[in-house]
Order: sequence, then C-alpha cells, then structure tokens
Amino acid sequence: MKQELEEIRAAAIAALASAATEDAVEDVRVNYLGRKGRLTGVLRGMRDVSPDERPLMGALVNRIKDEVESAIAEALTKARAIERSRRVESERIDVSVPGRRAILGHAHPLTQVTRELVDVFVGLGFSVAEGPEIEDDYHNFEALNFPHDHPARDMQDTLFVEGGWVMRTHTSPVQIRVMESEQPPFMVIATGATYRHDSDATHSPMFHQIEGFMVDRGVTFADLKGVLTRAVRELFGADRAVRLRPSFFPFTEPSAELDIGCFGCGGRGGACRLCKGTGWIEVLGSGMIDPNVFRAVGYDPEEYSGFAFGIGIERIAMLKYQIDDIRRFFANDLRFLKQF
Ligand code: 2NL
Repeated sequence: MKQELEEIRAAAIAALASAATEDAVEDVRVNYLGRKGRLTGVLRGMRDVSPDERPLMGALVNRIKDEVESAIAEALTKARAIERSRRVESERIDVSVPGRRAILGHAHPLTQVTRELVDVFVGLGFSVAEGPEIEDDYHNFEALNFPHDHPARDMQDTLFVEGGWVMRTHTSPVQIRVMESEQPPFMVIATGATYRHDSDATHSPMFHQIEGFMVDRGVTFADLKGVLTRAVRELFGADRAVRLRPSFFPFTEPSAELDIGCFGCGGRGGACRLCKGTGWIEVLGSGMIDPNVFRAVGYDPEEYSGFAFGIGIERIAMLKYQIDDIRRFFANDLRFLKQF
C-alpha cells in the first residue's frame, strides 16, 4: 500500500506538470481527489487496514493527500498565470499602428464660390441682405419694371406657387425690399437660391445668384465701371482685361454685360472652347437702375441714382473649374464633390 501511495503521488505530480490550463488541472483533481478518484479510493480502503497499521498508514495517506492538494493549488495558480498572459498577448494593442484618418467634409463648390464673391464685395464696402425665396408678383416682377407681357413672367420660365406666389426668378426682389425699408445711401449684395422652369446642361430649375447695387445721390456709370472692374480683377486677376458691352434688362437703363479676357486662351480666341473663339468671357449683367424701379419704391429718380449687377454663381463656378454640366453640382456624387 505504501508503494501504491508513492506511485499515485508521482503520477499525480507528473499529470500536473503537463496541465497547462485550469480545466486540465481540474481534470487531475477529479482523477485523484474526486469521488471516484484514486486517492479517495485508497482513503476508503483504510477501513480494511489492520488497527495497528492504521495510525501510520493514515498519517501517510493524509500527508500524500496534502501534498497532492498543494501541488494542485500550485498548478492552478500557474495555469491561471499562463492563461492570463496568453489573453493579454492576444488582446495586445499596438499603439504604434497609424490611426485611421477621420474623413473631413468641406463646403460645396458653389458655397465656396459664393463665399469668394461675397468676400470681395464685402471688402469693397457692401453689406449683405437676405430675403424670401417665395415672392409675390410685385417684388419679383412689377417693381422691377417687367412689362405685363414680358416672357420671363410666362409659365415657360416662372415656377408658380399656389395662392398667386412665385418662386423668385432672381435675387432682385431682395433689393426692392431693402429700398422699401431703408433710405440711401447704401451698397448691398444679396445672394441665394433662385428658380426658373428650365433644365439642361447649363440651366438648373434651382440655381444661385449674387446681386448687388449701390444707391446714392450722384451715382454714375463711372461708379459702376470702377466698382465692377475692381471686383472682377480681385476675382480673376489684377491685370485681367475688362470690357462693358451694351445689353438690355427691364430694370436697368442703360444696361451692360461685363466681359473679361478669356483665362482659357489669354484672350487670343482661335479654337478656344471656353470663350468659343471670341477671346472674351461674360461674367455678369449690370446697369443703371431704371427710374421706374425708383418710382416703384417711392424714391425720386431726379434725386437718387444707382447701379446694379447680377452674377450667376453656377456659371462662374463652371468657368472656373471647367465643368461641362450644371447638374453635377446637384447630383451629390462624392467623386465629383471631393475634387473641390
Ligand atoms: C444677370 C443680370 C442683373 C440687376 C441684375 C437689379 C436689381 C434692382 C434694380 C436694378 Cl433692385 N437691377 N439687378 C441689374 C442688372 C443685371 O443681372 O445676368 N444676372 C445673372
């Protein structure tokens, strides 16, 4: 029996030596100290040991049981340490791996161009006004000297809203509202969305304008020319050629279109696609405010004069970035938008 005990002890210790996990250690404990375990079996066998041998054998069995128990405790501690370090290793974070860069958005190209234009005019002393996108016929047409049979009023161009309202077809009604509520002198720009029933590669039913005007006693066409030349040279380059070309708008008289030397061909024309061979690019419409517009807002046209201008934001952005189709601005294709 003594020999059997020594052999059980050696086997238990050997089994523990190769038990690397908590579960493996637990298996060893069950095999030796469990209800059907080998040592438990020997302990039970003590009943059959003769009374004079019993004290000695009892002491031996208990010593070996203690030894196996403390070997199990030790193996358990070791197995837990091994498992812990294995887990730490597998969950290790490599702090030297480069981070994932957050995707930063940016302003829409039309917003960028609008801000550039606004900045130039604010720098020249203009203040910024806003107005409603849904207008009445009076502010959008009547006060701006549109004849009743003007084609712009037609179903073809204007988007009508129930109740006699219209989607503003330009930002000019904002200036009418400024003149109704304030007294000159002023230099004001208005910018925002405008609407016309029109859609192709260069026309969108919603588009954007920036308009400006200056009203005071004694404002002349020379002021128009000076302010607008300065503004477009700030936008397109200090030595850019500028010309004014006669035109017509219902709300200005005289009216002029402002062209700049083509930045595609340097004004040479030829086979240039940007200016279609003319060497000039149209950037805005302008003119001296018509006396009828002043009468509509209660100003005496003998006392006050002024100039006004309007710029199509999409047109400027398309020229600047050589974009062939206005609809790209509104398709929200990130492959397009990310380029700006
Ligand atoms: C263009 C032409 C223009 C104006 C807008 C204006 C406003 C008032 C009175 C008189 Cl309240 N005029 N605005 C004047 C001339 C031209 O825009 O081609 N825009 C894209």
